[in-house]
Amino acid sequence: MTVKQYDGSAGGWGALLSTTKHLVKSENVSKNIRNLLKTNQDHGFDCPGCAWGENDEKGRFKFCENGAKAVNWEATSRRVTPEFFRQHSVSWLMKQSDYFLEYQGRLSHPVKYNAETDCYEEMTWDDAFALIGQHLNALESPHQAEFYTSGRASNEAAFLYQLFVRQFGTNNFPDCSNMCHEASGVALKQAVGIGKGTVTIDDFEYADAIFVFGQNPGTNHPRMLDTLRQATRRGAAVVSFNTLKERGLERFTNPQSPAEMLTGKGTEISQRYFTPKLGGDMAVVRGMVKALCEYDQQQQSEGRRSIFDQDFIACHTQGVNDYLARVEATSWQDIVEQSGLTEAEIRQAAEVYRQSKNVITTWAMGITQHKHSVNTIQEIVNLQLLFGQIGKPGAGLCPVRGHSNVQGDRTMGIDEKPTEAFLDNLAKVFDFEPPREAGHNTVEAIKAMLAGESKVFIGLGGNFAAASPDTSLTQQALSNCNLTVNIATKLNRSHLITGYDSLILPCLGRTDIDIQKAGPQSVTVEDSFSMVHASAGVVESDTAEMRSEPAIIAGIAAATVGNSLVDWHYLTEDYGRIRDLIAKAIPGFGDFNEKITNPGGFYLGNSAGERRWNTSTNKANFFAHELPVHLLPANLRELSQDPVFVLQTMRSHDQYNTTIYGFEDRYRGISGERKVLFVNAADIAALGMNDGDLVDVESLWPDKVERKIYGFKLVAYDIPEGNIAAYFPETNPLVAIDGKGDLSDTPISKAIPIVLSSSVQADNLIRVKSG
Ligand SMILES: Nc1nc2c(c(=O)[nH]1)N[C@H]1C(S)=C(S)[C@@H](COP(=O)(O)OP(=O)(O)OC[C@H]3O[C@@H](n4cnc5c(=O)[nH]c(N)nc54)[C@H](O)[C@@H]3O)O[C@H]1N2
Ligand SMILES: Nc1nc2c(c(=O)[nH]1)N[C@H]1C(S)=C(S)[C@@H](COP(=O)(O)OP(=O)(O)OC[C@H]3O[C@@H](n4cnc5c(=O)[nH]c(N)nc54)[C@H](O)[C@@H]3O)O[C@H]1N2
Ligand SMILES: [Mo]
Repeated sequence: MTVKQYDGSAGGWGALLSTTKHLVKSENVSKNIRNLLKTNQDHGFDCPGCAWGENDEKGRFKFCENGAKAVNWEATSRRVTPEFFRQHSVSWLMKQSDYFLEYQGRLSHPVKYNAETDCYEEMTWDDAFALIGQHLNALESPHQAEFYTSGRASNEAAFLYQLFVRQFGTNNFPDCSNMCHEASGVALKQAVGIGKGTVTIDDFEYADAIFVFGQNPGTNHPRMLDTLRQATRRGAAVVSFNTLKERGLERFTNPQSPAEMLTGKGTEISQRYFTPKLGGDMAVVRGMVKALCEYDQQQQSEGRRSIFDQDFIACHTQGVNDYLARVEATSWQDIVEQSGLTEAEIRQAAEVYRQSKNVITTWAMGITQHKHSVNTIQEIVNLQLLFGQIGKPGAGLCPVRGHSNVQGDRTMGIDEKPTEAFLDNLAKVFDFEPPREAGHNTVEAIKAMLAGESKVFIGLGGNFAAASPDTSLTQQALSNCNLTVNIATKLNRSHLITGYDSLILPCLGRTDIDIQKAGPQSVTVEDSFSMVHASAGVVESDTAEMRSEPAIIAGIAAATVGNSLVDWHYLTEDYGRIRDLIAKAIPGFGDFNEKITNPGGFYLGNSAGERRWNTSTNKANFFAHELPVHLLPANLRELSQDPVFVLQTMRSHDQYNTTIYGFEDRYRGISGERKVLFVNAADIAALGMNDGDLVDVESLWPDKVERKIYGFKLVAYDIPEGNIAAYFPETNPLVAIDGKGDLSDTPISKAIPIVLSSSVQADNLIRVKSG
């Protein structure tokens, strides 16, 4: 392992070099160069890397290291075949790293676990579908099955999946969104009446300031850096709030700008960069509003106009007085203590906000994965509402989504708590009575499987066993099942946690050509800006035994509920037929097939962006929440005498969630190791330890269950005292199942109370007996 400070800007030659390395690693070099050229082009595929949008610069190849890695990873010539499984038992595979598992290549055949040989063995698709149908139909109630979705599934796959599951009779749709932007959905629905961002990508061209909270776009949304770069170049202010100094938010060299590449200088991104403590952002925003209120009072006492948008507030909002009273009642002392910023810093941020005509706020996991995430997001909305910064060009709210179609999946009905209106439409179009009771989210699904109440787990993509909280509990939950089914492109941890029966079903990915009876098919996706567009695979490779996601869902559906409602196979012969049904069942999708012939796709519209408020009050709502009294459970002191730190779990540069592409976290200067803890040097010294020491990490939770990982290396780092950072999914065993966000149930993976001790055991592999 090496630790070396990274002094360059984000992007630049480093990004090109890394892309080249990953190209070579795919063992498919010349083909993948062609593939990359078709990413996000009119007739190519939607980049599976993230959910950032496209602006109108047609025909321009949009280089992004993240996307290049995703494409290379999927379009590999390596295969995991029945022969591979004959040679490697599940127990053996379980001891291998996540990197090793996925690096073996694309899953090629449907396979079923044989407990006697401890190996997966080839089976036919028909047998697989029949077995799934048998298990599902043998359940006493449809609510005993969990239907997980990861956010890469296309609109077409997601729509079929939810229709099948609802015909089967349940709303048990745990999904990756439950661990991701759930809090954004909950908070925004209550506040502005729609659980999505209100801006389009064009708004970034008109913003005078962009406030970025708890997000690392240099690694996770590289195309956003180009948007920010263009904004700063025309004089807009980018103001960042991040516990860490993330290089991408500081400086960026666009690999597609020859001038920048040659001078090597790059563009400064953030005009101001603040480093609050973990969980301190609500206090930051409260402080900004307090500073602005004080300024406003001053203005008014001098007979000048209010700085707030009083017309907007009067006409469009509800609850401002309660909120302002709450701000008044919050002391600067509490704000400073909780935020970890000085009053002067907060006033500086407020000043930039006040001087900007149009403001966009963006956020991601640094905001959504806390206990008080919903309240924090509503605090951000409060700030925007005071200035009417929503529903006008260059202004609004922008939760930046992760998975490339996670937003579309929700639109299609992957939702454990669907609205009545959504279900009414389904009932009308398909003439059946969908289940009305709320289903399980991710945490509830884990608990139901643990308790033996749910007996079947089906995963449409993703890596439930590794991405979910409380790893050992989650793995026990899966191994309790009568049946686990994973529809996947690559081998991962979840496939190794077997139930009584376990199947792996290999599917086509976004980059693959998908040929059905009516010819090559395209699917559709929705980005963070509610733009829906087509995506067609371009990769020709040996995918003979793989099937598309819609075809697999159709096979399962036909074997389980039959063809009384729809003819599943007929629908998947031509995905245009699925889109015709979507057009009927989901508002905004009229003339769906026609609209996607437009190269850029079409805009679904956004009620809040048009200042229509579908809330309980028909107004945009201010929320007057108190700041959290404690950021951690109050009684932790009783659990340990040792100093308690707050741990955030985040992504390295070389990973996509649980997919580990490599062992370099370039911008943070870490190479060759993932079991590291980023700790303030003063904290290391206070512990009597040294930079580089190995420690064991234990998390504290009122349930007093021991949750521990072993052999992590201390790295002295620029991070607030008392805060620590480390990578997920290695740290997921520390996230208590009951450590979840208020109202959203999102696992709290950005504020885990931990204690450190000198390491006794350098092995943190989690082993759960399978079978
Ligand atoms: N290359 C790559 N791209 C990805 C992904 C990936 O794994 N790899 N994942 C995709 C997915 S599903 C998602 S959801 C997104 C995730 O995108 P991000 O939200 O950027 O992901 P994280 O790595 O979790 O980063 C959280 C950031 O917030 C900061 N942070 C943590 N806690 C706090 C806090 O309390 N306050 C503040 N102000 N900052 C905080 C961290 O220092 C870090 O910079 O990326 C998507 N794109
Ligand atoms: N501690 C901690 N935990 C977290 C987070 C965190 O920040 N900290 N982040 C959370 C977040 S934001 C998210 S979104 C979740 C992610 O949770 P998931 O979405 O469940 O996990 P991924 O790692 O994205 O899933 C990777 C797997 O998806 C499969 N796959 C890839 N492409 C396709 C495809 O096209 N089709 C199908 N069917 N399968 C495919 C491959 O087999 C691959 O192994 O993790 C959450 N967990
Ligand atoms: Mo995510």
